[in-house]
Amino acid sequence: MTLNSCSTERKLTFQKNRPLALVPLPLSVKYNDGNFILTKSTKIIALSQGKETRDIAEYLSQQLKTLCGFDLDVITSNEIKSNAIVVKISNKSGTPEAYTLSATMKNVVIDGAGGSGLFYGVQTFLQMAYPQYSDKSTITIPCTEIADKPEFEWRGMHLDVCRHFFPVEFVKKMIDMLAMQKMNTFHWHLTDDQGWRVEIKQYPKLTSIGAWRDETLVGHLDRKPEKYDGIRYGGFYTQDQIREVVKYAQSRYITIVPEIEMPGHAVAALSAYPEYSCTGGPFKVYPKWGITEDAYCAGKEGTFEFLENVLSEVADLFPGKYIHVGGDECLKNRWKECPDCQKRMKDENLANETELQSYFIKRMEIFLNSKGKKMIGWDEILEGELPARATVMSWRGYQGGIEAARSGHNVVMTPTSHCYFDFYQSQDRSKEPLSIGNFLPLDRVYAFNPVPADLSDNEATHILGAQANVWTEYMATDKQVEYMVFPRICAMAEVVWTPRNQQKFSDFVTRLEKHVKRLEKYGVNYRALKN
Ligand code: TNX
Repeated sequence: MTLNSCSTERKLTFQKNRPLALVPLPLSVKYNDGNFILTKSTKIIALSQGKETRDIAEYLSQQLKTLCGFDLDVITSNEIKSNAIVVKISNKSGTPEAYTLSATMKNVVIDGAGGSGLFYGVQTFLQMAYPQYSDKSTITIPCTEIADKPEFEWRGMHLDVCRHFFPVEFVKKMIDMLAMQKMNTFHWHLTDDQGWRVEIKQYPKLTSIGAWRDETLVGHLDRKPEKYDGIRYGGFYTQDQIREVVKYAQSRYITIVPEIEMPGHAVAALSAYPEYSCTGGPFKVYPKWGITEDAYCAGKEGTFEFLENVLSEVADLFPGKYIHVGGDECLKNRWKECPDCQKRMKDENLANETELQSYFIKRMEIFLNSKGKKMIGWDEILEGELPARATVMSWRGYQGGIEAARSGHNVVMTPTSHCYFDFYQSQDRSKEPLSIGNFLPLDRVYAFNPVPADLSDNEATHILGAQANVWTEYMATDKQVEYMVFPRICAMAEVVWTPRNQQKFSDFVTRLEKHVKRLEKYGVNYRALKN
């Protein structure tokens, strides 16, 4: 028997296990007879095309080692050989994220339309390799022809590192897990009332003061009387650490979208620089959850100068095209009583404070565009008038997204009804960790359609995709974030990757039962697949 022939026994094992437990489900999988038998002598061949192909080949080798304990040699060659996994970028499918994977008894060829496509082909291959067909000396890869590409271009997850702070290692782990499921966007919520988490060289107090709160609320915000723990809490990322994470994400084809909140959710910044508020403070980094009254002053020029300087450093740190400016939940009470804000409204002919918010956001958009960046913000940036080119993240339901798409703006869908992973996963709360409230079970995430039914086909082209939001008021530890994220993110990954007419919840759950073994291998604390 030659190495690559298929024994009857192996074939039977494979037949029994059909279909492959791939998450997200690829566009098309055709099963052929036989298997490719991967052994310790199988080579990974990077077709001689330069660094990108080689890097992905190295990544494949590394991951196979982690998952299956196989340490395969990577070679660069012009030739496609047998007993090899060949990676190359030559597919002409249009979107760079497309790939084909052809597994025959001779070899496996993964061909990306771009680096990202090749990377996703590698992810599919890794899922074919683990867990179902492994033993100690061989890995049985069923003969298949796969052609795959994503349904949506924005496939994301957001993580709030302000309410609770999460270290670089954990952020990298989340990036790996997103990449495994062919997600491509990580929205990093870096500033909020409860902490400022990114070093800004020009304003050191943002982190020496703004990254630390004196104490934290204990229990749920609704519980009265309020109780605090009396423990100083905080942390931040240095610019070097940010660069390190950006590079890590790039190598996994994940774009990071940094969020710097304005004009509300700014109390941590104002505790460090109260001169950019309406009242002058003093302020304390907020120790509890909810919405605060104080915001950046929209009247003082100094506020804009400060934010532009901050955004300049942020623009330099993050190579992606989007910068998120928040824009949500800004109470206008202070602006109503602030002589500077009122003067600004008069000078700029603004009818009310809502228009002042719009003035604020539009001004920031002009600045971001001048830095070569695109603005994205929560759907409150629709209030007053939408900045000319901004992308809207629709969170208070579908309506903001519908309105934005109709006016020709791009949209990322993230309605609370399907995308808020801080909601409970069971109706029986007694067995769940304390959460913010509400209910978002796995099947509801899976049922999510990012394209609202009432959009025309043309309007629907503005829906870039969707993301899950992970607000961490009630998630103090890595383990708890993982519990809230997994497996719901697996459902979200399929929502944004797989065409809707191929999605079937019962089939997804069958695949998920095997898929969670991969999560286990990476030490992810996922919620068990029960009700
Ligand atoms: C609303 S979603 C917020 C966050 C909270 C979240 C809790 C959004 C733009 N703002 O500040 O953490 O609800 O679910």
